[in-house]
Amino acid sequence: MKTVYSPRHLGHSGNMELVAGAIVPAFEMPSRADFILSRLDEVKLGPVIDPTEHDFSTAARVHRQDYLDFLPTVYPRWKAEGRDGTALPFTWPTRGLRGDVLPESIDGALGYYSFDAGIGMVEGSWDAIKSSHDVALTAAGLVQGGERAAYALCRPPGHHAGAAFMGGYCFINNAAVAAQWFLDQGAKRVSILDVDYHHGNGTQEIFYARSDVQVINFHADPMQEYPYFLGHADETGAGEGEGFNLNYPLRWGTSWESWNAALEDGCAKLADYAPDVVVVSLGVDTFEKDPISKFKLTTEDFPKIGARIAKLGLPTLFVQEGGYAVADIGVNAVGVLTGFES
Ligand code: 6XA
Ligand code: ZN
Repeated sequence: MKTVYSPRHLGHSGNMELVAGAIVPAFEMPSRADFILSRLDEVKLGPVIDPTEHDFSTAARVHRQDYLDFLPTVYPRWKAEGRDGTALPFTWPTRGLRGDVLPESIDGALGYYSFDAGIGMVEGSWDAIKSSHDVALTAAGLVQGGERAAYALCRPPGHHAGAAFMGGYCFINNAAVAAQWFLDQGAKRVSILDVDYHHGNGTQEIFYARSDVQVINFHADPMQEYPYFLGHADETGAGEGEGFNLNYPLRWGTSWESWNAALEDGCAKLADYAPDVVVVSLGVDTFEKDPISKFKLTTEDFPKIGARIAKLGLPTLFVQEGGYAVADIGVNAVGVLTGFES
């Protein structure tokens, strides 16, 4: 299997985030991708290639244009206020406030275009975000070109980013852009299988009223876990999209047996939908030692996930999302890919 990777992700580093009442270095850090890259080399999964540059015409079909226009302006505007360090929001338009008026100030605009303070940006962030988008589309091109599967080693990740908001380390929804691109290339139906520990609220929001993309999420119950405000089982889609969104919320402490039962059910629904291609939002923060998560999957479980996905017998694009047990992320993420290939 080929991997697409860009070292430009390295510019997105030194970010801070708010965790348990303290501003700390963000868990989403550059070494995550380095560990995956060296594990890919260790197991000789296949060639690692550079992305080619893509414009944002496909991204504009899943994101709002004003949001895409805003992203590259964040850090220049932050600096224009005489600041450095991490650009972060601190106020959001909740119930009772105006969510329809874009404030002029950068602090207000950051709140308008986000849902949390997990989206720190620094000088090199925009270039990294752009490269992550290019990585996803280049890997999608490999699958479109006839490869059975490809791996987009995206950083930053994407599944929390919605049509007009960022959150949870995510800015452009790489998996959603790739899914849209497959449709634009002639696919009739695409399934997104999100195996990250966290609910992919952005992906759900983007495709919620559509029937051409089936979105299936296995994740920690939002009653207990971030992102808290989406991801319940009764969210099944709206209008045309009714029945094409599937959520499997699972309680803290979930281990392989019950996680796998959800996967089996989701894979059966996916097979019924009969998509032309599968996009896997590949998070490995379901791992027992993940520092911000509370599931109990082991290193031995990840190849089984890959093997089950392979059994679907469909062209498959893997898009990297979360995973913060940095020393193990390589073995676990690549374990899914080798499991797929075996
Ligand atoms: C809150 C936790 C962000 C989770 C990001 C993630 N700071 N999403 O891994 O999949
Ligand atoms: Zn996650």
